[in-house]
Amino acid sequence: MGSTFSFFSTPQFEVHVVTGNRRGAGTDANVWLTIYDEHDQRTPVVKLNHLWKNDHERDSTSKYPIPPIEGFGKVHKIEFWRDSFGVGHAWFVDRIEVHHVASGKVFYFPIHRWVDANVHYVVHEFDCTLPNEDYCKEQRLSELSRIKKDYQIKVHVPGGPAQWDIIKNKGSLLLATSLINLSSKDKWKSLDDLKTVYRLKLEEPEVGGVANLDNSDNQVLV
Ligand SMILES: [Ca+2]
Repeated sequence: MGSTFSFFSTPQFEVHVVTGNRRGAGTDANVWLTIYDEHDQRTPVVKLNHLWKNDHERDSTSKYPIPPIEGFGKVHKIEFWRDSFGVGHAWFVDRIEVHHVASGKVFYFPIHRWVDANVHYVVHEFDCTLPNEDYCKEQRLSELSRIKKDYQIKVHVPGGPAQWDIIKNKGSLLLATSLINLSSKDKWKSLDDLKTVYRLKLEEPEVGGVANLDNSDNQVLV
């Protein structure tokens, strides 16, 4: 027999959304989520947003109460999606946790991926199944197709190792290089000259970063 909750009672669940720690991981897009139990009964769809707070920023955890529903069973899966609101709306989600408030039990949903706009992601607890038992084969195939495009490789020499398809990407690389040449100075005379290289297509290296070069502790006498 399920528990009975009123709208004003303590929320049955609290969702913790952990945004990853990658360049551009945070988003201002609108995000929605619902939780399913093992009988496919689901909670109301909740917009994951706090008024007057910047949700879903890089390397941060945002927490939201989920309104309780009567007779809700064991947490089985979640469904979430986002729109394309905001400049630079890309979003890298590390994981989503569903906390059962009364017992303290936590259900983990690893995401570890960039979340596309207007795609509904259905993720089961631990997101780990055998291929022949995959609950969401179409979703998995769609993600694999997208990942293949990101990591296209090609065998250029018969019998040789597969390599990144430089021919396919040559045009965009040449364009990026030309833009960098136009925007940066011919000869670097100072650190500011060097920084002009990173103002267009070329991203600053993540480890250390150009900003660290300004640190007097890093200066080397020659
Ligand atoms: Ca935000």
